[in-house]
Amino acid sequence: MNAATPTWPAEFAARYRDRGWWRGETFGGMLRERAAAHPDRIAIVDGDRRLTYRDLDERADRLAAGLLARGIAKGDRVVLQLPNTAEFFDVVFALFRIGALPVFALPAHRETEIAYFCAFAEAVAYVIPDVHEGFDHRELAAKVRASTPTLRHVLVVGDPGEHTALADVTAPPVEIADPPAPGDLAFLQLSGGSTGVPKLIPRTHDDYIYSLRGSNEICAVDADSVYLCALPAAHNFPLSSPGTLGALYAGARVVLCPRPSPDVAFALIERERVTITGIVPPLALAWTEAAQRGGVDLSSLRVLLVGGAKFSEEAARRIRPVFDCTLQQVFGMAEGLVNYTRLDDPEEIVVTTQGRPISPDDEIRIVDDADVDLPVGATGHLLTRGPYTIRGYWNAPEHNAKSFTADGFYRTGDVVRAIASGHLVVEGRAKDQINRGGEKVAAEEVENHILAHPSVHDVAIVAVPDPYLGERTCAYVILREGAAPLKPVAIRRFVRERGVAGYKVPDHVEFVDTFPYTGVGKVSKKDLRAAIAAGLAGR
Ligand code: AMP
Ligand code: DBH
Repeated sequence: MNAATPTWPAEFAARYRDRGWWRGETFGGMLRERAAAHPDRIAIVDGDRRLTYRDLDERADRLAAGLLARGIAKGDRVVLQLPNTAEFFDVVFALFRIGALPVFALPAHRETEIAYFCAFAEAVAYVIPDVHEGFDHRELAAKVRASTPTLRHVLVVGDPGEHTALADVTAPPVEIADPPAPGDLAFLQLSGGSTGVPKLIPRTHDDYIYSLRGSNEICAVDADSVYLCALPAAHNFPLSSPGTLGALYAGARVVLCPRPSPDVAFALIERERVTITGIVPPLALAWTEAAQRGGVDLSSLRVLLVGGAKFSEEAARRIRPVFDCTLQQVFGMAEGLVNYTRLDDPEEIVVTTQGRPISPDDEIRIVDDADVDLPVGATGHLLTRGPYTIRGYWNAPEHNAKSFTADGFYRTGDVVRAIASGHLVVEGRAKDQINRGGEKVAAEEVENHILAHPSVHDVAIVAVPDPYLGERTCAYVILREGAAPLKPVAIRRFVRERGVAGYKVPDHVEFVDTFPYTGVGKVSKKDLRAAIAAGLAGR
C-alpha cells in the first residue's frame, strides 16, 4: 500500500483476523494447495481445452518465471484485457504469485480508457488478445505504448504482430524470493464510477479471499460445483460473487462462456452440467424467454445469481418456475460490500429484496443527506464499512475525501432501505451514474467527451427508463450559437471515435435550447429526468 491509498486501521485489521475473516492466505498459495490436494480435478474448461488444477498451477509457475525474467516484479501494475479464456487465469495467477498487480480492464474498453489505466497505474505491461469480436487489440496497444513511457511490454494471446506472444514468455519455474504477503494488494479492480475518470480499487489477498469464502458458503459452492462464467471474467461479479475465483477456492470447476447469449450459454450448461452461474437482469430476461422455449437440458442448474442492476420483482418471480432452480439476488460492488438473498430465504424475500451482507462485520448505515442515521425501514443513502470493503481508492486523495466518511465508511451512492431481517432493497441512486443493465456509465465521463465537440455548448447525460436494460443513456445537448444543426448520429459517432467502450456511446441524443438549472446554476438532472418523464425536456 502507498501513503495515498488508505487501508484498514490496525484495530480493525486485528479484529478481522481475530474473528477469522482474514486467515493469512494468498492466491498463489491457494492454487498451490488445491493443486497438491487434487491435481487431476478439472479447474478450467475453455472450449475443448480442459486444464486440471495441476496444469493451472504449473502454467502459472512457468509464466511467473517468464514475467520475472522480463523484469516484471512485485508491486508492478499490469493492465489485463483478456476475454473469457484459460489465459486470463494463467496471467492472473502468475501475477498473483509474483505479487504484480493485474488492473482488470474489460474487453469493451478502447484506447481512451486503456491509455488512462496504463498512465494512471503506471503500468509496465498490457496483456491483450490479438483480435476479439472483430477488434484488433494489437493496433490499440501500439498506440497506447507509444504514448505511455512506463509501458515496456505488450503481451498477446495469439498472433503477436509487432508485440510479444504470451506463449513465448514462459520459463522454467523458479523459487520466488519475495512472494506477496496476505495483507498485500492482489490487484486493482475498476469502479463503475460517477466522475470524469474511472477510479482504481485496491484489493488485498486477505480481504478478497474472505469475500470468496463467505460467498461460497452463502451460495453453497463446494468441490462438486460447476460455475459458468458468462459475464466478462474481469468484472467483479463473475470474478468473486462467488465467481471463478470462488469456484477455484472451493476446488470446483470453472466453465468459460465466450458469449452470454442463451444459445451459447445453454449448450455449455447442458454439456458441462453447470450447477451455478451469475448474470445481469437483461440477460436473465433473455435466458428466461429462451428457457421457456425448451429444447435444452438445464436440469443441472441449482442456483442462478442475478445482480449488477435492479432485478424487477416480476422478472424475479419467473426464475424458479422456468429454471426449476433457486434465484439468488446479488447486490455488490467492486469496492467491497456484497449482499445476497440466502438459499433458504422465503420466496417473497428472494423476489423483493437485493439480499443482505456477507459478513456479520459488514457495517451498514442508512442516512439522510446530512449523514444522520435513519430509522429502520426508511429510505436513504447506503454507507458501509467492513472486512472486505476498501478504505480508499488507489492514489485518489480528493475522491477519497468525498467517497468515504472521516471514520472510513464508503459512500456507495446507492439509495436503499432495510427490512427487519437486514435485507436491503435498492430504491435508487444518488450518484451521477447510469446503470445500463449492469454496465455502469459515469455521466461526467461521457459529458466530457461530448463537450470536446466543437459545436457543443453544453451537455447533460441522464438515464431514461428502458424495459430491457432498465436504463439507457440520453445525452441532452445544447449547440453553440450559430453552430450548424447536427444529427444525433454525429454525436454518437464523435463519442465512438474518441475511442471509448461501446456501452458508453449515448443511446439517445436530444438537442435542446436550455436545461433546467438548480439554484446555484448547475444543471438539474432531477428536473431533466422529470422533464423526460413528462416528455417535454427543454422544448
Ligand atoms: P461497480 O461500482 O461498477 O462495482 O457497481 C456497483 C454498483 O452497481 C452498486 O453500487 C449499485 O449501484 C449497482 N448494483 C449492483 N448490483 C445491484 C443490484 N442487485 N440491484 C441494484 N443495483 C445494483
Ligand atoms: O455490479 C457490481 O459491481 C456487482 C454486482 C454483483 C459486483 O461487484 C458483485 C456482485 O460482486
